[in-house]
Order: sequence, then C-alpha cells, then structure tokens
Amino acid sequence: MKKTFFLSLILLSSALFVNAQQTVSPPTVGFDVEKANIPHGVVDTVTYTSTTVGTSRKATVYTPPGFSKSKKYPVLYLLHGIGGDEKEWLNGGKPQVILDNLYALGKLEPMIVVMPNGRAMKDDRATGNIMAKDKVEAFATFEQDLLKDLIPFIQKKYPVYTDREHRAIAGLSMGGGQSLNFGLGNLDTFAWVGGFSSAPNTKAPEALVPDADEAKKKLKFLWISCGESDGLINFSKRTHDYLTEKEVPHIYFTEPGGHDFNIWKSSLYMYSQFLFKKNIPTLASAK
Ligand code: FER
Repeated sequence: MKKTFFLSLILLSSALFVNAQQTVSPPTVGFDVEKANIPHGVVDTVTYTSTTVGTSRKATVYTPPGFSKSKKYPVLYLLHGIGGDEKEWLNGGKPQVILDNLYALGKLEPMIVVMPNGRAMKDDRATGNIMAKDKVEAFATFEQDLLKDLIPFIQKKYPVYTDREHRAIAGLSMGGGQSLNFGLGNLDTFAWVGGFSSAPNTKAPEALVPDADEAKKKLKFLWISCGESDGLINFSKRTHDYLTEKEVPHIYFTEPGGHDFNIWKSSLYMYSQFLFKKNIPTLASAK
C-alpha cells in the first residue's frame, strides 16, 4: 500500500514536471561560448538537386547531441541575410554552440536545423552586387526551391516528421522576410514561424496574413524580433501592429541593438526554446 502511494507520488510529480510551463528569458553571459564538457551536435553539408534552379545546391545541417537514425525529429529551416549563404549562420551566429548549450540545460526539444542557401539562382554565391535585382528576386524564388526540392530531400535523407506541426521556419533580415512570407503563406507546411530583423522583402501585413482566422487556427507559434535602433524595424513593427489589431497571437520582442548578429543570436536563443513543445512556454516578464 505504502509502496503504491509513493509510486503514485513519483509518477504524479514527474507528470507535473513534464507538463510545467517554462518561461523564456533573454540570454545571459556565456550562452554563445563553446563548452568542452557537454555533448555536442554535428554539422554537415548536404547537396540536393534543385528542379527549381536546375542546379545542385548546398545546405548545412545541424543534428542535435544524441542524434539517432532510429528516432524521429522535427525540423527548423533557418535562413540567412542578403550578404549570406548556407554558411552565414555557422560563421556569424554559431547556432551549434548556442543550441548545444541549451540542450545541456534541458531547454530544447530535439530538432534538426537546416540552413539553406536562400538565393535560389544558378550562381548563388554572395559575390558582386548583392543588392542586384536578380539576386534579390532569387530570395523570392527560394520559396519554390524550399517547398519542392529541399524539404523533400531532407525528408528522404533524415529521420524527420513530415507534418506541419513538426516544421518551423525562421531567419534573419532577408531570411526573416522570407520566413514570414513563406511561413505565413504556407500554413499547411509551417506551424512555427519567426522573423528576426525582417527586411524590406517582408510582404505588407494584409498580404502576409489575408485570413486572420486561418492564421489563428493553424499557427502554433509566431515570433517577430528586432533591434531597437535597426533602420528596418518598421517592417517588424507594422507586422506586429497588424497582428495585434487582428488578434493573431504572437510575440513581438525588441531589445537595444542594431542590425547584427548580437540580435540574431539572442533571437535564435529565445525562439528555439518555444519550438515543438507541447506546452508552449511564455516570455518571462521583464524585470
Ligand atoms: C534593403 C535593405 C536591407 C533590402 C534588403 C536588405 C532588398 C537586407 C538586409 C539583410 O539581409 O541584412 O533595401 O532590399
């Protein structure tokens, strides 16, 4: 009898623990510093055939610590900015370090992170005039490459779930605009959407979210963040204002800073902690 009582107590408290709603706070010092004594994920480069562009294209992929082919994972597609490519996040943001540290603290749902090249054209290198019309247009073309070529490739190569509730998209600047455009424009493909310092390629709010009821119903989580002195902040602010008016739940997070990796690292640190959780955390209230 006694034994059963204690067993139930243990089961009950662990159930409470598992279901406890976490809060997410901005990063503290050391969040982006590599630690030797914790498990590490692995970064790979993959090459896929793009029927959209008519070339082979590269993406980098981070698999989490303890990754196993016999498990199944959700996927975050993490997009770069106008001067970047499939290595920009790895070089400038060290997502593998930030995420390894979060896993060590038990703060992340295991996921695969795919970092594509979002400039979908034959020469997709960030060389020459990165603002040239054809190069900027290639960031819009990437929607088709992502949906028709990259996602199916990842689903063949990695042990991943293939439903919308296990697929997220986020990115920085041009990649933030892409994430809002593609994510909110394809709610049957993405349920978790994030835009960090989103650029002028971000669609006007009415075009981004033409059907607020559908967005409310299908979105699991929507995140918009920006540095407070970023000259592009209005693209985030106007989206936030519209979502507020239409009562579409989202988090709008701004912090002191400009248009750089300090903001994007902080955004990834926070955004990633919401993803794929059964009980979606809340933002810790500012002290
Ligand atoms: C622009 C200003 C900034 C623009 C794009 C950006 C296409 C993108 C910045 C980035 O990705 O960091 O006028 O037009």
